[in-house]
Amino acid sequence: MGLMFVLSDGWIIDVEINKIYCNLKSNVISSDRDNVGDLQYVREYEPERDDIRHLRILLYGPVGAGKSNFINSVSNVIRGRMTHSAEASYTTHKIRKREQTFYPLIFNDIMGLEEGSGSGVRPDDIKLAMKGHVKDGYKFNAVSPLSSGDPGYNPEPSADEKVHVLVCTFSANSAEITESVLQKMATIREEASELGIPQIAIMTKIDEACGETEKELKNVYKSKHLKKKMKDFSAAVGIPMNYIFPVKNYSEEIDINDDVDTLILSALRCMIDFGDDFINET
Ligand SMILES: Nc1nc2c(ncn2[C@@H]2O[C@H](COP(=O)(O)OP(=O)(O)OP(=O)(O)O)[C@@H](O)[C@H]2O)c(=O)[nH]1
Ligand SMILES: [Mg+2]
Repeated sequence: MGLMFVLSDGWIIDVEINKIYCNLKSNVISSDRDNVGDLQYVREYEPERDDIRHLRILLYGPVGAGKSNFINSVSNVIRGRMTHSAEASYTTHKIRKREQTFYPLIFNDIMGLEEGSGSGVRPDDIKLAMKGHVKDGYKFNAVSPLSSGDPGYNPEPSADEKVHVLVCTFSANSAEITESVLQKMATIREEASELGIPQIAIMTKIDEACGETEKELKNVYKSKHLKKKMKDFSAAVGIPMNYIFPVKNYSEEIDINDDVDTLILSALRCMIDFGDDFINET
């Protein structure tokens, strides 16, 4: 058995029942979330399978949604201090533990999805990335897709070069996602479903999108505006509401902030739980 959490509204959760944890998210996130426990959970996570050294999380979404910034924010939360920025292209981000060691979590960052067929990352390339065929450092080309003969193509990906969790990233502070970008997202999601890869979403920039949340991040679940944003996104993209996590990235802060951490940790725990289930089921 694992740890038992007794929540303020009466739910009792055993951390080994990971999916229930995620499903009850809306009951869990409150001002009295246990950052220390969540942080310990994240820091101590280890995949059990011998052939998998790390859990691989792939972020995708419209250009400028906050993908790179989220990866950098996760690094800040786990390391407990500000760390320097992530960059675009297909970059593998590890989070340093000590001098020569890293946490067994890998984030893959990718260029954003854009309107039309000649700009932004191509959905077919994201499909290849999910299957582990894209080598680290590969620069995506909006005009021509990666193909099997290219130097950036990994012909035989190992179990931990494949993606274990797919995270759709969108901004709470942008206009509705256009039909063309939604179509690309649908193509990516279909492929992930076929591969059985678990999918969640993060809604970034909740500070910019709502005055109440800007003043006090804890108001996030009281905000009608943000709830509507999440509902609209859920309806348009087909990701259930309880798998959409509102976050504020570390964008201009100079110090770590508990409320920013709380939301990021909540999303991160779900990524770890879902990814771990996937690793153990395949
Ligand atoms: N206020 C605020 N700004 C954010 C947040 N997340 C991202 N930003 C800002 O939004 C801008 C774009 O963020 P990036 O992380 O570069 O977005 P991206 O999705 O990686 O963009 P591409 O790689 O170009 O597709 C940056 O200026 C960030 O500082 C957030 O939660 N709140
Ligand atoms: Mg980026």
